[in-house]
Amino acid sequence: MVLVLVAIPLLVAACDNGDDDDVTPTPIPTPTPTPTPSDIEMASIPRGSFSMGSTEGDDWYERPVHSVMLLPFYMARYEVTYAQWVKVRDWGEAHGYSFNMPEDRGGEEEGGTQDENHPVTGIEWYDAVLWCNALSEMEGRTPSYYTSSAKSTVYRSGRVDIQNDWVKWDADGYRLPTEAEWEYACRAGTTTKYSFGNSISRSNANYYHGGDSYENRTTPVGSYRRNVWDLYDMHGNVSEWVWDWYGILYYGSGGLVAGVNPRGPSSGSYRVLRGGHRRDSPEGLRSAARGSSPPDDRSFRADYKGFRPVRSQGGVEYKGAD
Ligand SMILES: [Ca+2]
Ligand SMILES: [Ca+2]
Repeated sequence: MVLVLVAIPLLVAACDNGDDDDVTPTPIPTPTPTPTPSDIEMASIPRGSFSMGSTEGDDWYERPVHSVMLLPFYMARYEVTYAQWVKVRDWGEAHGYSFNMPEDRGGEEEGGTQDENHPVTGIEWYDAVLWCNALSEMEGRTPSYYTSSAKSTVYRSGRVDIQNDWVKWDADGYRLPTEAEWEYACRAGTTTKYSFGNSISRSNANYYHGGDSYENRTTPVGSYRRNVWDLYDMHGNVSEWVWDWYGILYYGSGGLVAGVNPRGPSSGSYRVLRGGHRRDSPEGLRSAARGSSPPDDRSFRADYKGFRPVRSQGGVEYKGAD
């Protein structure tokens, strides 16, 4: 998208100069700086509260519907693309990072691709977290993730099961959204099954048997309708890693504590995935639908998985009643 904006003035300039050598060349305008050196466009998500979960289907682990209050944050408008993944990964590897899956992942045989504008696939949860830290350091921001509660050693390698209190939640660096932040952003003020209403069609998302031209394959990010908070592909394409350990009983156990900036259980064996993917049915793409997987998953199912980062906007955290 940024490339298109830059390319048009160049083409215009070339045409102006092509038919008359006496004309002073039109200066090529300086491209508008991208929001970040990594070309990642972020949408601003306002602070607020919403009803998390659903009673729509048989998935009892989406219940009870409970009220959640969140601070404002920024969220990537698109799933992380293969080109963005490579750019930040390569920067990280040149600056002390070691990813668990350095080999290039994604391939046509599993419906993924290394086309630069498609979502990256096959990413471990650990590597998604490492990538967020690398992106933060690449942009001169304070990293979010550390290897202990002292928060003195930046997480740059290995498979570390970072605890909730090892995270600088108010840092200006990137991190994965919490499960609550993800659903809040996906709903964008709606209470329907999808952010577009109670049904979904091939013009709204990439899913299985959607009847689009990308059956069983990823689509370039941003190919479908965005939600009102300017986020694309929250339903479908690749399912997205979020921060939380998957807690099947978590919604019912948290009470008031879970209602304010909930960050999930303190331990677990699976991490949450959200939004469904290109092989999911429409039910799997619902705003409230919860998926999960081992954080080091390397099975063929890894090729259904991607992620998108967020950044906190700061603000005074609501602590709840003492
Ligand atoms: Ca499809
Ligand atoms: Ca998605």
